[in-house]
Amino acid sequence: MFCFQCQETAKNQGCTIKGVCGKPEEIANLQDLLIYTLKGIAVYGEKLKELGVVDKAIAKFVAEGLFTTITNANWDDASLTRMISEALARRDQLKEQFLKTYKEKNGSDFNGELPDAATWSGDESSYAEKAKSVGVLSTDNEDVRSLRELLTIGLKGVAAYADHAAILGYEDENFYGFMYEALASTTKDLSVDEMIGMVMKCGENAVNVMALLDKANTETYGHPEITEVNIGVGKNPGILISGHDLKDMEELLKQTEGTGVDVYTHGEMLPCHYYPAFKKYKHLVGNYGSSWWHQNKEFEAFNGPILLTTNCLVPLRKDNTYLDRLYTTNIVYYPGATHIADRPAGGSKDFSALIEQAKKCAPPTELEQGKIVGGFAHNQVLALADKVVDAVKSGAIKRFVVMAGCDGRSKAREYFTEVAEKLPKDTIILTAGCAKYRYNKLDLGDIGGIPRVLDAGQCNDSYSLAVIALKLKEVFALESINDLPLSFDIGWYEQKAVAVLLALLFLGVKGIRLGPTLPAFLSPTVAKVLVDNFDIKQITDADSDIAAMMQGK
Ligand code: SF4
Ligand code: SF3
Repeated sequence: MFCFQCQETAKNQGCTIKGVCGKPEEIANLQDLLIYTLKGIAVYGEKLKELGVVDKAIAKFVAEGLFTTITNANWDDASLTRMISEALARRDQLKEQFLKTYKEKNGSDFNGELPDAATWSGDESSYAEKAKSVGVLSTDNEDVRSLRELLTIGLKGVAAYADHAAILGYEDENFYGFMYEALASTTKDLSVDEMIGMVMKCGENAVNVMALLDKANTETYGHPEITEVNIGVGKNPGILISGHDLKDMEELLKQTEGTGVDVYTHGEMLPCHYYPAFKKYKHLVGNYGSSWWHQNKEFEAFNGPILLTTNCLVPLRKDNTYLDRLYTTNIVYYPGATHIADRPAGGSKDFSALIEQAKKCAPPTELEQGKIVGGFAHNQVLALADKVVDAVKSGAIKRFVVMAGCDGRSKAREYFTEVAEKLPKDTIILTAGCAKYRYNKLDLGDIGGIPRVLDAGQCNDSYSLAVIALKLKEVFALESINDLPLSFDIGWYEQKAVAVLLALLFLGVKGIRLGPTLPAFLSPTVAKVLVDNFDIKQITDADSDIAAMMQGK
C-alpha cells in the first residue's frame, strides 16, 4: 500500500504498511482500485461530455465513489469490493452509451486508444492483485504524481460537498463535467502547466460547489443564526449523530420527536444547532464531546446509539463497548456496525433501530458543562456588517485571522490553541470545520459584543468566510482580498481541507499558513510552485506566527 492523502501520513511521506489512521493494506489497495475504476468511467464521461451528454446518475455515483475513499470513512472491504464491481458495470454502461452516441454523431465506429483504467476487467477474486499495480506509485515521475494526486485529493473533497448538495436535490452539471475531465486527465500525459491549470480549475469548482451546498443548506434549513449550544447532558437517553450530513439530521430529528429520546451532535454536526429548521426541535439538546479523534472515549461515555453520517470514524479499540451501538450510513462502513440503508426514492431513512435501542440505554455520562456560541455564517455576519465595519474603522478590531480547517491528534496542533490564546485581544478568529475544537470552549471574550471566535459552521462553510472577506473588501473599496487586515492560519487533516485550500487559492488568497505540516503529496517542485505563486507557508511557532500575522505577513 501507499497512501499519503492526509496530514497524518507516516513520516510525512506516506503510509506503506498500515495507515497511521488505522487503514489496513487491503482497504488501501481496494480504495486505489476503486479510484482507478472511477478514472475509467471518467474517460467515457469526458468523451460523452464533449458530445454534449452528461449522465447525472453515473456522475453522482462517481462523486460518491470519490467520497468513499476519504480518510476515516469506509473501513469495510466487502462494501468496497461491491462498489468496485458496480463501478465496472457503470463504466461499461457508459462505454456502451459513448460508442453508440459516437457512431450516431460521426457515422463511424470509435477506434481511438483507451487507457487500461477504461478497459480492464476482472471478477472479485482478481481485485486484490489488480489493486497492487494501480495506486499512487504507478506514476513514476515525482512531480507528475504530485500534481495528479493534488488534483485527485482535492477532487475527493469537492465530490464530498457535491454529494451533500445532491442529497438535498442540488446538482451542478458543470462540476460533473469537470470531475470527468479531471479524473480522465490523470490517465493522460499532460504538460506541467496543463496539470497546474487543472488543479486551479479544481479550486474554482470547489468554490462553485461550496456555494451550491451553501444554497442547498440555507434554502432547505434556513440561514444559520447566532446560537448558544449546550455542552452538558440531560436526563433522557440519547442518540449521538456525527459527520456532516444535514438530511440525516433532519430525518433523525423527525423520527425521534416525542419518543423520549434526545439527540446530541458530535464533531462536525455541531453547526446543525445554528439552523432554524433544527433549532425548533426541543429534543436536540446539545453537543456532546469534541472533535473526531476523541471519539473512542466519548462514544464509550455516551451510552446510547451513535450514527456516523460521513467521516471521521476512528477504528474502535479492541475493548470497546459501543460496536453494537454504532450505526453507519451513506459512504461510511465499519465491519460489525449496522449500516442504515439509503432512503427509498421520495422516502426517508429508517432510524427506528437506533430509537428502539436508545430507549433501553442509560442517558449520556456528563463530560462537561457550559455553552458554545456559533452560527456566524455569511448571512448572520453580514447582518452585523455595520457593527463589524465600525469596529474595524475605529481600530477596535485590528485583524481577522481565519483558523478554519480540521482538527487531528498530532501534538503539534496545540499550536492552534496557543495561537487562539495569544492573539491580541483586538483580533477576531473566523473559523469553520472541526479545527474550532482547539479553542471554541475557551473564554476569549468579545469586542464590543462581537465574540472573538466566529464559527461559521462545517468545513464547507469556509465558503461563508470567503463571502464575508469579499464583502469586507467591497465595503472598504479594496482591490484585493489580500489588502484586508486578514490572515489565514489553517489546520488541515483530510481531503475536504485540500478542496477548501484550492478554493482559497482560486480566490487569489496569498500568504496562507498551513499546518501542522505541508502535504506530503506536494513534491519539492510542486511545493515551490505554490510558495512562489501564493506565498504558502508552513506554520512555525505561535509567537513568531502571531507577530508576523499582525504585521500582515
Ligand atoms: Fe496514512 Fe492518512 Fe492514508 Fe490513513 S488516510 S493511510 S493516515 S495517509
Ligand atoms: Fe473534521 Fe474529519 Fe476535516 Fe469537516 S471531521 S473537518 S477532519
